[in-house]
Amino acid sequence: MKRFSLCMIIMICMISILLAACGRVADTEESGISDDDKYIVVGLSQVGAESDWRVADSESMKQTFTEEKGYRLLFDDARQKQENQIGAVRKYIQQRVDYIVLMPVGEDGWDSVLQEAKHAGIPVIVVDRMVNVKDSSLVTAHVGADFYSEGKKAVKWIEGRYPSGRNLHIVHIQGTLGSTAQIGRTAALDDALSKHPEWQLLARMDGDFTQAKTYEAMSDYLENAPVRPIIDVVYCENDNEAFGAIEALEAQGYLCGQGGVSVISFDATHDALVAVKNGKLSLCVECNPMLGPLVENVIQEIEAGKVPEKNHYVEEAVFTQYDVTDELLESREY
Ligand code: GYE
Repeated sequence: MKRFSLCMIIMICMISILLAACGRVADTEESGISDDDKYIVVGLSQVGAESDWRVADSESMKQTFTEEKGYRLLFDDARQKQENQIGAVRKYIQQRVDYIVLMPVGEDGWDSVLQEAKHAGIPVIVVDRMVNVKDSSLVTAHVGADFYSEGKKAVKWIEGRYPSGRNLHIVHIQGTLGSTAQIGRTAALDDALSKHPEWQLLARMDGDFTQAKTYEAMSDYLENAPVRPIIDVVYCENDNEAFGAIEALEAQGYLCGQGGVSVISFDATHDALVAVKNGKLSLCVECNPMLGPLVENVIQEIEAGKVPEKNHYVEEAVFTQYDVTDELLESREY
């Protein structure tokens, strides 16, 4: 009898261990993460794939956070919708990732979800654009560009190209409204407009950082203007908007480049630099999308027990036709 009950106890124990193990496997499969995971798990929420810059940026993250280097990257494309980003961040919190990398579409509306991440003890690294939160401790570090100073570089070029006193007719295509890149680049132009009364803003439109939307908005403006507008400068807040603007201008018989409209853009991705070389795009202000290694540095610092610097900015150049050579084009990573 004694022997029988001992056998029973052993069997019950074995069955319980087996069931617990099955449960664990189910948990792991659901989340993709197990507690004893040997990887550093990075949950990344990307804005979308709206521009060449964004595609290069996603590629940089995927090339950086590889399993060979000890990372597991969970990647979510939010298709330019903040609610998708909030959903992805919440999922990463449930999955207990080690780090959240957030590339926010706009600056506002992040307080609650980032508070949840903080409560869960997950560091949040904000990349590219910034978030506007009441409690700055919700952001462990920010890696990105100084968009206002990018805008200042474009303004400086306009000032040099069109000496003061000359009336200047400007069309402004904005990026996704409420994003840090739009806010900074627009602010630099606004400051210049108030400093130069001779600069006239003919039109301001939302291109949402895409070629298609800009083409539509620009075509609409040109087709519906009561008289054919004289345009000196089109200030586009990224390369893809510049492609759309050039397409629309040319379709309406405008010349872009030397002796025609000066189209300006930000990013300096490969195809835009080709357009600069061909003279259609007059100025490209660089915005570096290769941010993966910088984000990795921040993570490695935290892993080493250090407190990373709060803001990490990248160095950026400007390109006109004189600067773009074949060698430069070949050497560019994006
Ligand atoms: O300029 C644009 C992209 O936030 C810096 O977003 C980024 C901007 C970039 O879609 O091409």
